[in-house]
Amino acid sequence: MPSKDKPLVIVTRKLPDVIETRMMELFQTRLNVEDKPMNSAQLAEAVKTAHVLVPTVTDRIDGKILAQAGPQLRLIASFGTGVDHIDLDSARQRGITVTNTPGVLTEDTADMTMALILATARRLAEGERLVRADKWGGWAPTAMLGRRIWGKRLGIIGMGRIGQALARRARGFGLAIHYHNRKRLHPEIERELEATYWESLDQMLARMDVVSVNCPHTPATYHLLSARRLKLLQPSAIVVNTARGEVVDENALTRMLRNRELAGAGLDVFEHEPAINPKLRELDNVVLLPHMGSATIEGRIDMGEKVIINIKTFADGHKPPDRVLAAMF
Ligand code: 8YV
Repeated sequence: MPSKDKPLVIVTRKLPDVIETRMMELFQTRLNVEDKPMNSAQLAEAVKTAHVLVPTVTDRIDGKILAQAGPQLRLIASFGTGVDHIDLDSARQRGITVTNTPGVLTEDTADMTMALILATARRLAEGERLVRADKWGGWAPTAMLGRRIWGKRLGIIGMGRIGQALARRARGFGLAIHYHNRKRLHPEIERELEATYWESLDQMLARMDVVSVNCPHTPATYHLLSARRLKLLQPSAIVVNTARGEVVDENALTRMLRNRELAGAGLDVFEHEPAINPKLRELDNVVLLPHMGSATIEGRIDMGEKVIINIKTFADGHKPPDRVLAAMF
């Protein structure tokens, strides 16, 4: 990218005003003020002209799109942490650098995960719907009974930043921390979190009261919670997912929830967003959220700042701090 010229940056979705304004100051920036998601023809057009593309999770930057990229496209500075919407191998083959925005949405996502655990176990959404529908007949000793979480076991799948931030919160709620991860944590962190490591996911699942999905979606984690593995869970268990829908077999999960083979689920992400298995909507033992785990004003601004820093350092001829290597995922 010629350092004296401002790079042409194409942003695929509306970002916070302060971020867009700063981008306009620093770069030759094309915004999407109407926030209409781009279709594949528009994405193809963007990669033909932009030096830098700033996509989000809603843009599928696959091999077909990248095959149409012009040689001027040098950087994909994604607005988000997950990079499963980008074909990293194709990008690498074409010499396109990919960056993301890790770290700044950890605490917000962990908060939302904890909220979903509580909401699912204590039937928060169901209670709220009851009051709103004017169907509440008054207090009763056996009404709206949920499950206590204090003293129960939480199994965290994926003990990266968000998994660990969840573990810190969950300990305050009296949950015993268990985890499965590709790599075992450093013994000091394990001690601090009083976390029990399970090399075998199958063995862990069978013993947990709450299971939280906090790993990225990669070819290796696609349907990690498969129909077979979901069957290993106790019928009293609940499953929470704030990571990626693809990690859980949504149809198998829905079937089990319908048959009461599982007590409940709290889902912020879905396999085919924004579509969800319609049968999920009919169930009262699920809490359904519209992928809002990291949706705070502060978080979105921090993410935008990271995108700007990644573009600026790259344009200035340095290695951007949040480079994503295909091997990381
Ligand atoms: C973001 C997320 O809001 O960063 C991620 O990986 O899943 C979300 O919380 C989204 O990706 C923005 O692109």
